[in-house]
Amino acid sequence: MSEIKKCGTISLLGRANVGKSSIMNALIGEKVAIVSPKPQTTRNRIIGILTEGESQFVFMDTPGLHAPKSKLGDRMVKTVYETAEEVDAALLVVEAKGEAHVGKPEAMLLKRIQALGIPCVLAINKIDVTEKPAILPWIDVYSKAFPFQAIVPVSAKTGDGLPYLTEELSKLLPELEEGDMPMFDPDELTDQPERQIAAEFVRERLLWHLEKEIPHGIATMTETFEDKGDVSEIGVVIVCEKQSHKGIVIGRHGAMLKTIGSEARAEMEKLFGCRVFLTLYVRVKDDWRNSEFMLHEFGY
Ligand SMILES: Nc1nc2c(ncn2[C@@H]2O[C@H](COP(=O)(O)OP(=O)(O)O)[C@@H](O)[C@H]2O)c(=O)[nH]1
Ligand SMILES: [Mg+2]
Repeated sequence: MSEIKKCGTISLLGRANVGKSSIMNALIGEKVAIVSPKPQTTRNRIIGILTEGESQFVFMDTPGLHAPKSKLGDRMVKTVYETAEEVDAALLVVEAKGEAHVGKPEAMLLKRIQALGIPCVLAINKIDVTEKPAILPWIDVYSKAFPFQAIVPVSAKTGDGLPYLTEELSKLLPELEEGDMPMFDPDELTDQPERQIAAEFVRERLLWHLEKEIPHGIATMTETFEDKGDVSEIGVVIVCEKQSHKGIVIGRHGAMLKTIGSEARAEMEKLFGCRVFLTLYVRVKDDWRNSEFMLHEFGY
């Protein structure tokens, strides 16, 4: 085992959809946080662990900062702020879209980071879809707005800039004291139980396949998880807010549910390294997003 000398927590902060979860997955090399083109994909704090050379990075992915419209939304924003409070460093993620400026959510986060006195690196993501000269004014406005430790243009999609990002972040990890252990085993990728990952993978597929607002009203929960050696039997419940949504989730002759199931199963098999038998159930629970009891039940 290589000697780990530095270990620390880094929270990924930023508005919805800038690619926080994608960057974390790309850094650790496996998908542990779900990703989608819809805002508010990430609902709780998700840990991704990267152990490389002398360093162990414990990344904390957070929901994007947004103006909450439900109790679930309130809880997500609270998670963002709470996560910032307990970390050694912050990674603020932005996109260089339109005219260079520091947006309102970014300004709020930077104010918080400054008050907490934690060091912060800025990642300008999605440079695979940005013209190079367009990035410079963003670097300029941000470097004037906050004393970043580094500003790194990256692409979670192509991997561009990621090694440099890791290098900059590793400078911010606290040294371990003599005889202290790192926080996680070097083989670990996440602290999420497999049950939670299974439910999240199903929710991700729903986010990709369902239109507009429907996926935001959906929760998923693993009801059964039986590890039988080379195969796992997993049952996941999909909870929707309306009877009409249930029909859409199931689809014509069950076509939608079948697609969701087979795609989610493939992702599970890849991460868990075994065969998976996945069964999906669909239930309706009215307005669960505003029910304290149900939010607790779903782990939010
Ligand atoms: N072109 C491109 N798309 C990206 C990149 N990183 C993320 N995305 C896409 O942006 C969307 C939001 O990504 P996600 O990681 O869920 O963002 P989050 O809400 O900040 O966690 C998804 O459709 C991703 O595929 C990137 O580097 N390049
Ligand atoms: Mg996310």
